[in-house]
Amino acid sequence: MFSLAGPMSEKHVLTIGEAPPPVSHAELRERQQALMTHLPTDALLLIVNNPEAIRSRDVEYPYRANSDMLYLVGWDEPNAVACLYNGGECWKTRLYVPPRDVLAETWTGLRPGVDGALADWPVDEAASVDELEDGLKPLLDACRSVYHIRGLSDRVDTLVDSALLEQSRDRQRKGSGPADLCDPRPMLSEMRLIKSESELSQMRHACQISSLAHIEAMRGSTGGVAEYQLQSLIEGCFLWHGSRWAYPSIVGGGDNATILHYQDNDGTVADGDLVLIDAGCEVNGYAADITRTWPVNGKFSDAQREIYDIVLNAQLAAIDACRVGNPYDAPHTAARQTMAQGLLDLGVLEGPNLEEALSVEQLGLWYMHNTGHWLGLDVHDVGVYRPDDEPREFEVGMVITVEPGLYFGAWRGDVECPERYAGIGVRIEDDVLITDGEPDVLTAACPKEVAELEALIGTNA
Ligand SMILES: [Mn+2]
Repeated sequence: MFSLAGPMSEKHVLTIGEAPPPVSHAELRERQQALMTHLPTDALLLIVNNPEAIRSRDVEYPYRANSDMLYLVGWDEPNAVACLYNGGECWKTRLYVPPRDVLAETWTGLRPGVDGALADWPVDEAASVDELEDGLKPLLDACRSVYHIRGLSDRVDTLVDSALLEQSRDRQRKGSGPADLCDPRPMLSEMRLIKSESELSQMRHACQISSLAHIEAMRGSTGGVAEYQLQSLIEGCFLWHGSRWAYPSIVGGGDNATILHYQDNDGTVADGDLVLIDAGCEVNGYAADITRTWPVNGKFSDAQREIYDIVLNAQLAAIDACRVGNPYDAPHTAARQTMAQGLLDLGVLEGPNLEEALSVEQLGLWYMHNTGHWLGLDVHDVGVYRPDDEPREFEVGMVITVEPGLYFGAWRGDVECPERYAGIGVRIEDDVLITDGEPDVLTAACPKEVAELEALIGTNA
């Protein structure tokens, strides 16, 4: 338990509850079963875990498993391959894992090994990854199609390629290997698009921690603070609560706030400037994604407030469009209309009407990205936005971010930035669950009203 004390309203006393248990093995088994209803008979699905990545010489980046591996098996260590085989009458899963190895484990930590994988993971069979060639060959020979994403393991790619080649050389022999290499992503994306209650409990927890992290950064803000100092408050809060970032934190002060994926975070934020922070953590693989923008000295200038109010109104209108049956781009339409009208009223856009103001040549100069994306195991989660080229309609259980922004980069040479707003970048982002009632803002604990922000900023600086 962790709570904030300080001169704030009740609303800002944010308590982080117990971390939810990981998604149960029973649910992972249900996902495997559901997958089998999409997988043709005699098809083999291979999920290869992400390779480790070298940072420098013998130092690797912290490991993050492949989201499909997490989704189907919950295995989060490298050098693993999951095989799901649909035999028609029955189906089975097999997991290849690194075997126990005392010398290697002395250096890098204990491994579950084959026995551990079989006992403690939701699979029918487990085997050593050293036996991949011998073990996979019979499965490949028995299947008619193989669902596999290439490029993660040369070993697996080679096995699949030779099985496909063998089959194409000998078309007369029936059932002697896969005739087709298929892409598993479409069916996995469809499944992952709708979140279960236990997935939502992971996401709610990630959203609570991320909200608190932003509050800590607001409280630690003051003129002259370094971007990396605010980053340390954000990421320290993630770690303190047992999570880690879901994507590299963006902390941009002043003109840096107008760089959409700014990650240098090495500037200082001058007294009088806004800071934009886009940062979220992940819990058991599930991401939160929050952006807030505030004046580091605790008081919006008139010009900053004019832009902030437009973006906030656009965001509220966009959230209100997150309803069952609406097309996924309804929030984008609502946000764009609100911002175009707001900028027309300020005289930033010349119009002369709303339709003209919405064009790439007008609003598009200052708002150049979409208003949201699916959120889940990946921060830009899987899910086709326009199946059959028609916009997908919202359904209960989808989670989407809502993140309009306006960016008046003083650095831009291609266009004349309105002088009053030069160096102002504002984005406000929340994570929204589609329900059969009102939109459920999972990040509602993170303040965004002007009065709330001004009351919080600098209270711990
Ligand atoms: Mn986002």
